[in-house]
Amino acid sequence: MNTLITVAPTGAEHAKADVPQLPTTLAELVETARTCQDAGAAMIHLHIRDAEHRPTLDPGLLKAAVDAVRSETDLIVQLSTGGSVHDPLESRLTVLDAEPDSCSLTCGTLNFGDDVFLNPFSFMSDLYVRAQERQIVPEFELFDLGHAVALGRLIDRHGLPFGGKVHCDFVTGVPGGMPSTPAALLAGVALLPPEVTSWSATGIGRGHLPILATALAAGGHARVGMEDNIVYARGRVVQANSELVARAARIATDLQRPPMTTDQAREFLGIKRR
Ligand code: KMH
Ligand code: ZN
Repeated sequence: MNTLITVAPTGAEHAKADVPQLPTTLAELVETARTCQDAGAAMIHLHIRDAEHRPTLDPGLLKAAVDAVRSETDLIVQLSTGGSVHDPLESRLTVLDAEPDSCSLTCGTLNFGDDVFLNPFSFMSDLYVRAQERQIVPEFELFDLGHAVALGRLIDRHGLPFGGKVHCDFVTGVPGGMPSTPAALLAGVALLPPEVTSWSATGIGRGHLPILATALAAGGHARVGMEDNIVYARGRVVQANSELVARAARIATDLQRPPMTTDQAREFLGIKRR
């Protein structure tokens, strides 16, 4: 099966002052989206920033980002509903008003370094049902093994997501979550509920490459990008997200699982054209 490559170009954690090449303006995001699609990405996981480059869930800025990426590329546009650890739950629900193709949905609360990333089951349920109603396809973010179990509870309670597919993404290596080891990733895969139709994985920081290699070898898909990792190789900082996408595409192609096109990915994930 070909490989779904998702790029997560920005995130909410890195500061523009520390990483000036982090795409934070709308123009930078659109350019990043274009080059990453050319390099092999089919989906983009978006966090946006305000004029001071700080993470924001401003509804107008979210809508502008969705519209701009959609008009300039054919990428599947996924908005983060995780936001930053400081965003209130209510604002995280309103992300869906921007009408993305897909939204992230994290399947449990965890310590996030010294902070707490809050995802109570009631919030997960609200987000799940709202995504169903708006025909937005969720991607379930699994930061720890118990999150796979919580995903099963969501499906049992509310039925399948819009589109009928269940795609999840392991995010490993957050201090407080599952580690970036092949054993932990494969344990997570073994715990996935039977309704799951596909999974991808990303490793934070130095876990990036081992997790990429394990995911591809185990039949999973890949998420890469500066949200998760800003080091390309020892002593060399990532200059552009497209470098990470291009490397994942090369490895996947060598493994005889070349990148999916955007059309293939839409079909694969049950995404409707808007
Ligand atoms: N920024 C993290 C606190 C998501 O996008 O849904 C949450 C996160 C997950 O990045
Ligand atoms: Zn994110």
